[in-house]
Amino acid sequence: MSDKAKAKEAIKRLKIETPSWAYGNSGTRFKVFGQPGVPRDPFEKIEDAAQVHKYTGAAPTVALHIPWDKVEDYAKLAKHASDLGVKLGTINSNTFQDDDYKLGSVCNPDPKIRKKAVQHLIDCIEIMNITGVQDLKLWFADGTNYPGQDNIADRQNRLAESLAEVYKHLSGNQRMLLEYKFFEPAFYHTDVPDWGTSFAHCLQLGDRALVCVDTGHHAPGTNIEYIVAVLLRAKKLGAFDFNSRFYADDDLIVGAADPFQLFRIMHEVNINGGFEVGTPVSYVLDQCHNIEAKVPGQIRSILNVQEAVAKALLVDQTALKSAQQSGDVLLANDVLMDAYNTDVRPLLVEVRQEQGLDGDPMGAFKKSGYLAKIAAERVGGNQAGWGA
Ligand code: PSV
Ligand code: MN
Repeated sequence: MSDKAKAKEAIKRLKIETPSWAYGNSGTRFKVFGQPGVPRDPFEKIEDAAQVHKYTGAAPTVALHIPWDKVEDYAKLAKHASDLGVKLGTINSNTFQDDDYKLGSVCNPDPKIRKKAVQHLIDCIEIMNITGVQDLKLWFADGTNYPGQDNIADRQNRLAESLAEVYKHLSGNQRMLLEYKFFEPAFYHTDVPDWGTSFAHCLQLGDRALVCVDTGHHAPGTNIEYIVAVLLRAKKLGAFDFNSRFYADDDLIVGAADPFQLFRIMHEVNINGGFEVGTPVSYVLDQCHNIEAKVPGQIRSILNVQEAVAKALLVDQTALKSAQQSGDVLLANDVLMDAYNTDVRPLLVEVRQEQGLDGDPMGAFKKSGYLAKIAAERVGGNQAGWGA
């Protein structure tokens, strides 16, 4: 197989999960702007997600957030998804929107509150049991705002104990993904601030515990691709949450702020086996579309990921290895930049056409009139948003 054919095959296999919360209203602490046609419930969110898959052929699963996507009957929600040609994906827990969690959830000094948080995580595993979903994603808002507020090491012990309790409930192919974030909502210290902390807990827990790298959760200038390479080497990279940031946890469209960084990340993923058949790495968007339309926002995100991946797959590995081995610094850098500077859009059009899709998913979606249709149909009720 030629390099181009190999790249096309890998792109066709690449699946990117979209998050249910991207379809609901979102905003900043200053304002949440509503948009016409926004889903009123998880069923409608899945209908929107199915559109993203319909036009890209690359987004067959939808991540849920519990309790935002709480329903009476999860089997019914799973059936609704499969009727629309998609499946339910990662279950994201939420231990940050209850008054009890003011001083933290699984790290809270009060054992009763820790127990409540752990029970929520076990309830999330129960939803996975019903729906056949593989991954539980854990992101904790835990931390402190002031030096002296709590004992940092004690909080680590509480975290380890709580995670171990939840871990015991995993079965079959189920996995636990521990996400890190260096600040916010806690401002002085966060209990899982970085990949090292997540990695240490995952190592202690066992094989089913893996690190989730959210691209927006690093300090400016952090070499994220280094983290990716190290985690892949240790077989501890479970998932990505893709988005981009200019200043903080902006949750903007992946690849919008720094496409070169996204390419560098994808290059490390590629050379460390992350796109191989049977890869343990799952690729998920974790974004919010505050001012732009949501469904096309997700479609654009998928295309941005595909472009970065295609460029990474086109790196001439033989030339790169030989330049690296002979110590030719400039040539090695040149080989990498050559792939980055390749216009891969025609290749991606070919890939889509070979899959029976429109070569231009953004254009095809626009022409479909779906946004006008949902704006006309979804009248009344409460639009979904944070906390609903
Ligand atoms: C909060 O920062 C966050 O964006 C985390 O990245 C989670 O993955 C996501 O929310 C959903 O809880
Ligand atoms: Mn995330």
